[in-house]
Amino acid sequence: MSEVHRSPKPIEVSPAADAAKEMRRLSRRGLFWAGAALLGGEAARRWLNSRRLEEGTVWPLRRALEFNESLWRDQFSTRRLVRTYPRRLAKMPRPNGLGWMQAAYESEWRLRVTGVVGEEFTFTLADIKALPRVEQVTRLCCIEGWSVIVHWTGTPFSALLDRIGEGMAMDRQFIRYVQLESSGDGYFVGLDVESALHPQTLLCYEMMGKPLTLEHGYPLRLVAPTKYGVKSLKQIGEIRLMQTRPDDYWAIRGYDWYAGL
Ligand SMILES: Nc1nc2c(c(=O)[nH]1)N[C@H]1C(S)=C(S)[C@@H](COP(=O)(O)O)O[C@H]1N2
Ligand SMILES: [Mo]
Repeated sequence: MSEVHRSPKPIEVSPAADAAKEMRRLSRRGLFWAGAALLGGEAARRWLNSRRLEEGTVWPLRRALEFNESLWRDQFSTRRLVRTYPRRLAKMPRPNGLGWMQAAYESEWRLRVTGVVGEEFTFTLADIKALPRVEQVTRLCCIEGWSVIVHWTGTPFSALLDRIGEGMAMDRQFIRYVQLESSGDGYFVGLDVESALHPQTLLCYEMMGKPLTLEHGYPLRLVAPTKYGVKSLKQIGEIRLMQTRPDDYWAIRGYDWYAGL
C-alpha cells in the first residue's frame, strides 16, 4: 500500500490570493442570504414567489446562485488542497442518499465514459485499480449539517482522463464540465471540470481500508472533498465529459448547482 501525504502547500501571497482569502470568509450561504436580504421585506418576497420557476427555484434566486458560482470558480485553484487528517481520526460515515443501491457484480460492472471525446470508453474495476493508487483522509461534509473524517482509497479522477487521453488527440480545452450518473439509484451530479480534476478528487474503491460496501457505492464512487457530499456520487455507471453545464439531481430541485465548500 502506498500512501500519499498531502499537506496543504503554502499559497503564494499576492493581492489576488488575499482577495481569494477574503472571499472564502464569506460563506456561500452568507452571500446567498445577503442577496435575499437586500431584496428584503414581505413585498419583495411576494414578488419573488410570483416569478417563474427556473430549475426548481424562482429565477432571481437562481441568478444569485449563478453569481456565487462565478465568484467561486474564479477563486478556485487546483493547487489549493483541502485539509487532510491523521488516519486515527477517520471513521465510517453512515450511508446517506436516495435509498438502495443495486446489487452489483464486479464481473458485470463497467464504467462508461462518453461525451465530447466522441468515442465511448469502458473500464472494468481492474482497469481502474491499475491506475495510480492514492489514499487520503479528508472530511465528508453533508449539506444536512453533519461531517465525518473518512479514509479513502482510489485513483485521482484526473488519472482516468489521462488514461483516455493516451494515444488520442483529446483537447482538454473542450471539457468544461463532467456529469456522473449512478447505475444504482439513478442519481446524477454535475461538476465543473476544475473540481473534477482537483488532485484530491478521487474515484474510490475502498473506504476505511476495506472494499466499498453496496450502501457506500460499490464498486466505484467519487469523493470530491472540495464539494459538499451531494457531489460524491456512489455506484458510478457513466461519466460524461461535457462542454455545457449538465443537469444535477439536487440543482434541478432548487439547490445550489456548484455546492462548493
Ligand atoms: N448514487 C448516489 N450517490 C450519492 C447520494 C445518493 O443519493 N445517491 N447521496 C450523496 C450524499 S447527499 C452524501 S452526503 C454522500 C454520503 O456518502 P455515504 O453514504 O458514503 O456516507 O453520498 C452522496 N452520493
Ligand atoms: Mo449529503
